[in-house]
Amino acid sequence: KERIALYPGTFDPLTNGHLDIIGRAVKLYDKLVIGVAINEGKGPLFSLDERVDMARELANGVKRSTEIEVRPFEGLLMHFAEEVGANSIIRGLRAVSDFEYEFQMVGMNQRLNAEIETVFLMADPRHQAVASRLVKEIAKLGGAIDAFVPPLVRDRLMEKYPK
Ligand code: COD
Repeated sequence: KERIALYPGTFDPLTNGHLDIIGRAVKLYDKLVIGVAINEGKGPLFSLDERVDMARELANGVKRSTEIEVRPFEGLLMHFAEEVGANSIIRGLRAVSDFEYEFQMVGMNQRLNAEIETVFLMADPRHQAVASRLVKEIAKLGGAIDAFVPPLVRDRLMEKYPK
């Protein structure tokens, strides 16, 4: 049976931390679906289309033998996971602060579909502290974000926050 993983997120925008996790996940599965959540509740800076476009372009640059598909989704994560035939959900863990939220999510999602496992991966220490929220804040305040996001995302962020 094909091993399919779903890596869901808001990806507003995609960072080097996300890319690190993607690079690890593709080694473990036959196919990786990157699910970009509409997540209006988080008040995203980039529209869903913009987030999907950036993710598609960056996914194309990932070295792999695995197929990667980028898809937007709305509604319940577990419904989308079933739709794409995922056996696993991939989540990245940064610090202890991520744990509480992730713990609750897994607990609830397991009750919704016990067949789909959540798998946690950790990024390289260099990328562990990177967070979309802080990257946006630094960009807005005119700081250099080159260390945290790929050049494509840096350029899109600079367009959002012109000097
Ligand atoms: N290092 C390692 N991992 C990282 C890093 C980093 N530097 N940065 C981010 N990550 C990980 C995050 O921990 C997360 O696992 C993933 O990458 C994506 O991160 P974000 O911030 O882009 O995405 P989130 O956490 O906002 O995504 C939340 C979802 C969209 C998955 C969630 O809200 C959801 O499932 N929504 C659908 C509605 C639903 O089903 N709700 C019920 C949930 S129980």
